[in-house]
Amino acid sequence: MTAKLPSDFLWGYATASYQIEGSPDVQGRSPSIWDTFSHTPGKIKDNSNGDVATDSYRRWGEDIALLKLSGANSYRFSISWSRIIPQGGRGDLINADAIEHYGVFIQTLRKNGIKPIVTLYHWDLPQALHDRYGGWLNKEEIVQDYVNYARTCFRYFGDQVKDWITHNEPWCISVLGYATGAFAPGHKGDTEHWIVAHNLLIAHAYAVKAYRDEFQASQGGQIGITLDCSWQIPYDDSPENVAAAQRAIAFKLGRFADPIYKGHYPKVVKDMIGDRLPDFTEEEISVVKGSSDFFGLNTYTTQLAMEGGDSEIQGNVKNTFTKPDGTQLGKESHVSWLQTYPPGFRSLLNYLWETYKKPIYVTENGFPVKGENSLPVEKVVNDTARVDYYEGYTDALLRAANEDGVPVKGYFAWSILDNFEWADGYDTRFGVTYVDFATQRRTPKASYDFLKKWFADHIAT
Ligand code: GBH
Repeated sequence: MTAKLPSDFLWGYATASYQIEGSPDVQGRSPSIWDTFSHTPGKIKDNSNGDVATDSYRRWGEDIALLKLSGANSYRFSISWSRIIPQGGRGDLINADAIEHYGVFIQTLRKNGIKPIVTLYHWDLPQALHDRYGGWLNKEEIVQDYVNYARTCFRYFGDQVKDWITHNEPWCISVLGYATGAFAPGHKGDTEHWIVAHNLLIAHAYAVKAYRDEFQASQGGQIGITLDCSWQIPYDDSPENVAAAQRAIAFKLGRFADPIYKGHYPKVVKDMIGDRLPDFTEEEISVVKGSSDFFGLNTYTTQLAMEGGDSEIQGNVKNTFTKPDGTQLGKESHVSWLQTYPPGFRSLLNYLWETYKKPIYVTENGFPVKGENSLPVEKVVNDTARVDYYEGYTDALLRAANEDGVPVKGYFAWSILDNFEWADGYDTRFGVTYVDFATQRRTPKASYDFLKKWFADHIAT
């Protein structure tokens, strides 16, 4: 008999507003920091931007049809803050057209048997708030404005949306946005990103408090956060490298997850960063602690960890995919940071359950086939390397759930369509559906069929 996932298991695809919507100035939307960033020469690999992307603000009906045919029972997408409140702030106007748009979209998903899972913040801060007071750097202002935006979404959509995610990947927002400068707003340095990360946690926590105090009882939903982590395997058995792998997890994940699920920063992070890691006030930490009903996990790969290097952000850990014998850990993809390695996924799921004791939703997982962007569509649809990836990762998921007893409640593949892959532009394709960006024609790849069949076969009826 085939092992099964429970009948209420959620599976589907994940997307983000700026990566798919396009229509930057339609129906009252104002720019976000990603409009500004992607229009700054030199920031995006192929000099592209999200002005059109997959044109999903207009073609949303097509997207829903594609999702429905995929067999997905749920869809994780994000709402664009600068559509809902174009100037962003708590004193600024709410945009009725955008409320109407997302309302109809959500209703149509539900009519088609697809459960909406909403991310409130997937990186597209209203530019107006960045200009007005420094955006995520300004705790006093941003926390109140974020809570106001979140509350607006709960109020207008909470009768239909029962699963909320506050932020997507605070590590990326803070480190890539305010330390390396690879992402919007493109700041570089060693100080700001610790402050931004801290403020993201507090904004998340107060939005969750607002939901719990004002909406949860009547609306009956759940709310949490999505964190990203690559599983870390020690490069070899040496005690330094074993410690390095643990430290890498503390710096990447623990510094967000520990305050939320345990009520304090990891000691190893506090010891290394000292005063530059802002302290929580007593009130703040009491709100942060316990502020997620589940564990939202984005994970794509596994890395080998080695003591050394001078990157403080990584906890002075070096990462590599090259094993001591010179071979690669997994199978290569289009991007240097991602190799296929399913056993690491299973280990990570076990680690998260043992450490944080919360049901897990895998809110993103996916693979870009090497060189896919230079192939003709007839070849692209035969995406065997992506099928191979999903075969491995779904098998690891099933084993973690059934053999190891990890309560995994959902799985969202990234992504239903090729889309705007941030600083990589359109060069990196993560979709199970090919998008011809010149015509917007969508063509499902073999991986689309694979996931459809796999979940049909492995969810109990
Ligand atoms: C997710 O980020 C995002 O949530 C999603 O929007 C995105 O499209 C998807 O993954 C695919 O990338 O600076 O060396 O870390 C995943 C985390 C952030 C990992 C950017 C790779 C760049 C290399 N990714 N990061 S590095």
